[in-house]
Amino acid sequence: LKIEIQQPVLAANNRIADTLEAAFRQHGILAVNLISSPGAGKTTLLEQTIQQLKSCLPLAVIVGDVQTEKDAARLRRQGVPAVQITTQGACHLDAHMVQQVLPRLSLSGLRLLFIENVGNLVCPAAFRLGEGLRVCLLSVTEGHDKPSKYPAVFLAADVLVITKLDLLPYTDFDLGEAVTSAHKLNPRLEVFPLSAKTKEGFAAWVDFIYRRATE
Ligand SMILES: Nc1nc2c(ncn2[C@@H]2O[C@H](COP(=O)(O)OP(=O)(O)OP(=O)(O)O)[C@@H](O)[C@H]2O)c(=O)[nH]1
Ligand SMILES: [Mg+2]
Repeated sequence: LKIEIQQPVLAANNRIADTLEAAFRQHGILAVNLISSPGAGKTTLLEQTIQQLKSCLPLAVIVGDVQTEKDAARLRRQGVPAVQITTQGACHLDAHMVQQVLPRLSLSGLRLLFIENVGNLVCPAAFRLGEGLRVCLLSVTEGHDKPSKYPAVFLAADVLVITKLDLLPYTDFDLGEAVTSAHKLNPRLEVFPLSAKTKEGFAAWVDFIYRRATE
């Protein structure tokens, strides 16, 4: 029964995601879908990435949360357009939600669109949003067992950003083990361990996004 209900929902989502993907491609926009558990550091990563890229790349953000405009307000302080989707309980963004808010952004001239998903390490994995790049974040305070326990997100990602590297000495997080188990699931994952506090590892991530958005 579960499969019978889910398949039409996902098929409908995929149809809209295909339309979004075509629109992003037509406008030369790299759309980046960021997925992680709550508090892994998505908005913080975006604030600092945007700070470094906004002068050389026209960019915008769509951000999903169950409630509040807090994250959009944080990102607007960077001087870029940021549209908040409040899902009112839904635990992930879907392509229809993104399609509905897209008219609030001017796609012409845009090169990069970040889509911060609702904090959740399970549900967002199943819903394509038309993105060209899917980024999964895992913070060192969550435990290195998360790739094997929540495989769908890691399987469906192109990039793994390991966040809060500055906190590594205070945890039992095994960086090697986390990367090995993520790569066992998905060998093509590009991995960027970094800290938004100390900026360790940050340049490699920003360079990567810049290259992908301009190639
Ligand atoms: N020490 C440390 N703290 C960080 C780092 N990145 C983010 N944080 C902190 O982690 C907390 C959550 O960060 P957010 O960026 O709001 O996390 P989020 O993933 O956007 O959270 P949701 O949108 O609620 O899912 C904040 O207190 C940040 O200051 C980091 O690199 N190091
Ligand atoms: Mg956030």
